[in-house]
Amino acid sequence: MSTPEQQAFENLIAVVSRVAPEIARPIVQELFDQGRNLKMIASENYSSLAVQFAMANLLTDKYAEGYVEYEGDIKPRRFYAGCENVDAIEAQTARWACELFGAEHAYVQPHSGADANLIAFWSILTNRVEAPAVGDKNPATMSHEEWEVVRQKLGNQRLLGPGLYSGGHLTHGFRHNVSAKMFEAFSYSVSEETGLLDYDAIAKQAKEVKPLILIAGYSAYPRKVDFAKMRQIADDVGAVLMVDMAHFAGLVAGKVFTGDFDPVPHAQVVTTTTHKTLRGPRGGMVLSTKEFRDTLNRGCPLVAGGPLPHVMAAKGVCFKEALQPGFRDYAAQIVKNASALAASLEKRGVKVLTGGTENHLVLIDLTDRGYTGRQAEEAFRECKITLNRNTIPFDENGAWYTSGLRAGTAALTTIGMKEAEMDEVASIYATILDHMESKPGSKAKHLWKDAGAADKARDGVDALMKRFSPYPALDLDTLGKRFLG
Ligand code: DSN
Repeated sequence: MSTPEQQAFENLIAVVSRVAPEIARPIVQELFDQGRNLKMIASENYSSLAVQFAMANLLTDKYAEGYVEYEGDIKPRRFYAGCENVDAIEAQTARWACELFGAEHAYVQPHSGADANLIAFWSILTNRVEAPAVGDKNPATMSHEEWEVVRQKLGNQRLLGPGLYSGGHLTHGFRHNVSAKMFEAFSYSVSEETGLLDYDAIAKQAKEVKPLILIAGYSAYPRKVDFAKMRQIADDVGAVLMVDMAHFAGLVAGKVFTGDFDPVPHAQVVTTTTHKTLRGPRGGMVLSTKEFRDTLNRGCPLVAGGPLPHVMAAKGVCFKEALQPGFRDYAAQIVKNASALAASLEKRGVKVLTGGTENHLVLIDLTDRGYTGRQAEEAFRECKITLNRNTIPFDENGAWYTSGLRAGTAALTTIGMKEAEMDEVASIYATILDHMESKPGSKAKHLWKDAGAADKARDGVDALMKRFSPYPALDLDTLGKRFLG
C-alpha cells in the first residue's frame, strides 16, 4: 500500500530519523502502541493525519505576538513583521470556530486548556475589576501607589467552581493550582446521595460567596449540565458565568448538547481544549460574547507569549472537519457508546457512578473492591487498556491513589466501534476487575487472583483491535520494518 499519507508519513519520519533516530523511533513506536491498546483515556482521541500534518512544518518558526481582527476585512494587530500568512490562518480558524459553535468571538491562540482558563480569568478580571478601577488612565503611566490600589482589587476577588472530587479540574480553584492562589476560591460539590449537581445548593452557596466568576464544566462528571440554570445562578449574584467545555466540546460542536445544555448561548466566556472529543490538535481556545473580545485578544501581553501558528493551522483543519455533517453522527455515536458501555458494565456487576452516563465518559466506583484506582489503572495497562484512575466524590483514597476509574469512548468511536464492541469492552473490564486481588489498605502493586485472567483480557483486546485501525491509510508493517527493525 502506498497512499499519499503513507508516503508523507514515511518521508517525515525518515527526515527526523536522519538527525535524531532516538526521537523518530518512539514516534513510530507510539503509532504501534496506540493501534494495539484500547485507548480509553476520556480526554484523548485520534486526530486525523490532516490535523497532524498541518502541525509538522515551518509555521513553528514564526513569531506572531498580537492578534488579528477577522470580522470583515482582516486587520492585523501584530508586534512583529511578516505575519501575513499567520494572519490568514488565524482569521480563518477563528471564523470557523465562531461558525461551529455559534459564538460571537473566538480567540484561538491558547496553547492548552489550562492556558485558556488563565487567559479567560484575566480577561474577566481586566474587564470587570481593572477597567472600572483605572477609568480613562493608562496603567503603564499610573503612579506606583495608584496602580497598587488596582492590584489589590485584582487580587481580592472570589471564584466559585466545581470541586476536584466532584468532577472539576485543577484550574477550577484547586489549592495546588494558581487559580486558588490568585482568587479566594470556593468549591461546590455534587450531592452525596445522588452524585449529581444540586442547582439549589449551588445557588445558595453563590449567594453566600458572591463570586466574581462562577465556573461550570468538568473533567469527570458523567451527566449533562444545565447551563441556563447556571447562568441564572450567576446573574442573581452579579457573577460572570465561565464554562470549561474542554471535555465535551465535540458534543457541543456535534449538536448532541443543545438548548439549555449548550454552554455557548448561556455563558459569557467558554474555554476549551481542541484535542478531546473535538478531535483536533493538542491546544486551547476561548469563546466569548463581544463584551470580552478586546481583553481576550490581548491574551498577549496579558498572560501568553507568542502563539503557535502551526497548531492554529491544525485547529483550523479540525474545525473544518467538525463542520462536516458526518461529525454530528460521530458525536452522537460517542454518547451511544458510553451509554452502552455503562449499561454493559452494570449488567456485569461493575458499579458505575450515577448509574450511567449522558456524555462521553463513564466513572467506575471501586470503593467496595478492596483495591485502589491506581492499582486498577496499572492492571488495565498490563491488559492493553489505557485509561486513568480518578477521584470519585468524597474519595477517601485521595487524588494520587483514588477509588475510581474514568473511561471515555471518543477514541474508540473514531476508529469505528459501536455498541456491540462496547459490550466486548465491558466484558474485558469485568474480567480484569473481578480477578484482581482484594487487599484493603494496600498501596502496593496490584496482584492477580488468577494470572490467566490477564491473558484472557489481553486476548480480548487483540481480537478487538484486529478488526479496527486508527490509521487505515498507513501500512504499519512497512513502517515497523523500516524504522523499528
Ligand atoms: N488532563 C485532562 C483530563 O484528563 O481531563 C484535563 O486537563
